[in-house]
Amino acid sequence: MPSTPIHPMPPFTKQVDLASGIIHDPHRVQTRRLSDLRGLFHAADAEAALASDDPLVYRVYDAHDAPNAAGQLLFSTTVIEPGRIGDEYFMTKGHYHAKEDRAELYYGLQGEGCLLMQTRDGDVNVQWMRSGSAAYVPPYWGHRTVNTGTEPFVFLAVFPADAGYDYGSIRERGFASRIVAGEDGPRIVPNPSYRGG
Ligand code: M6P
Ligand code: ZN
Repeated sequence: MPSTPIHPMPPFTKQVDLASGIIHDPHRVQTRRLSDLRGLFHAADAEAALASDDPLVYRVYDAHDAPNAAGQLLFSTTVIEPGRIGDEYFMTKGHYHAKEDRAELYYGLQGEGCLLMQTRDGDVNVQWMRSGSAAYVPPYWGHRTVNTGTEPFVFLAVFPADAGYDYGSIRERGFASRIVAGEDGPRIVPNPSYRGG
C-alpha cells in the first residue's frame, strides 16, 4: 500500500456565493479599509478621503487553513468595492510570493477589473478580467487587483499553501504602473514614485 506523505487534511467542500463572493463558514475574513492601506494611494488624495470617512476598500474570505506544506492549496475570494482615491481605482495591497516560484490562478466572478503584474526586472503586464475570466499569475510576478468598474469586483484565487506573502517589496517600492480613470475609461500610466526592483 502506498503511504500518503502529505498532511492528512480530509477532503471538503465550501459554498462560494458567486454574486457576493462570500464563502460560507470561512477560516478568516480580512477587511481592508483605507486606514489599513497607508502609503498605497497618493498621500494627499488619501488624506482628503480619510478626513471625510474611512471607506471599505476590499475584503478577503480565506476558505480554509492548510498546513504550510508543498502540495497543499489555499483558496480565497476577494471583493473589491467600486471607488477611487483621486484618479486611482480601489485596489489590493499587492504582493510577491515569499516563495517566488509559486504561481496563482484568479477566476473572475462578478464585476470588472484587472490584474496588474510586474517582475522585479521591470516588466509590467495587465490582464483585464470580468465574470468568467481565468487569469494566470506566473511564478515570480508580483500581483495586485484593481476594480475599474462601478460594481464590486469579485474573484476567486487559488494558490499553493506554501507560497507566502512578500508585502514589503511592494510597500517599499510600489508598482511600476498605476491604473487610473481617464476620460474614456481605465488607463495604465507610469507610477512616478516607483522605486524599481
Ligand atoms: C487574492 C489572493 C490572496 C490575497 C488577496 C488580496 O485573493 O492573492 O492571497 O490575500 O487576493 O491581495 P493582498 O493580499 O495583496 O491584499
Ligand atoms: Zn498571490
